[in-house]
Amino acid sequence: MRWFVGDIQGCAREFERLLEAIRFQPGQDELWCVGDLINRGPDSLAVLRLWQSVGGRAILGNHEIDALLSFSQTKPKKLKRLQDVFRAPDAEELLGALRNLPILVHLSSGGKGPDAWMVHAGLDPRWTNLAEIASRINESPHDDAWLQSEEVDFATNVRCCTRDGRRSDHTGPPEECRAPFRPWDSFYSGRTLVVHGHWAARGYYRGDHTMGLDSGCVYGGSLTAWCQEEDRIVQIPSKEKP
Ligand SMILES: [Mn+2]
Repeated sequence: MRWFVGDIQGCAREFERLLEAIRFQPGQDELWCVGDLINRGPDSLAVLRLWQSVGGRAILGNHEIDALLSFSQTKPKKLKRLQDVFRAPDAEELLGALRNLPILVHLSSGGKGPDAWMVHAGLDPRWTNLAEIASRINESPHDDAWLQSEEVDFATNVRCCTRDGRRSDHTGPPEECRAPFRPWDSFYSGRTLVVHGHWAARGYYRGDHTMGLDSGCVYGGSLTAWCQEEDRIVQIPSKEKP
């Protein structure tokens, strides 16, 4: 089975319970995190260790990018919750693994369940040929300039935008997004399902051709996973008080 997991944000206990609940078999099943595995929550290092131990894969989220730019001193930020990651004996290796992650990935279901694109926050309405965009972005050198590039920034941060790719800084629910901005997915006209995270105030939702998996575990919500073959959702309530 292939499982997509929403924003974990350092919620190691919920991540562990989720893997138990779906009876995840490393080597047999495939795990794809939708980005933001780390920061904000109680134990980012444990999340990374568990993710690596089960052979997890992922795409980049804005919190991984913050961590990478802070660690490289390009944009030094305190990031109190990430100090144990930065001080780990294998910090270079752990952060190197995050730096190598792609931004936009297509995962074919092989006829069982829907095919899917995966991106942390969303797609620029001007991106019509996703395969071309994905290979160009993913195959560029993943240096600090790339991490701060417009396309990477868009894919890992957008919630509401205009058709010509202007973004608002709205973080609340989609219905409160103000004109001329609209939720990015309202511009998406592709037929392939796009699975994303990043929008905790929106929570888990299933649209016609998009699906959001960030159900705000770190804010006292839940951790959500989607099984592609069975087109099935599993949720683990948060143990953290909001
Ligand atoms: Mn995010």
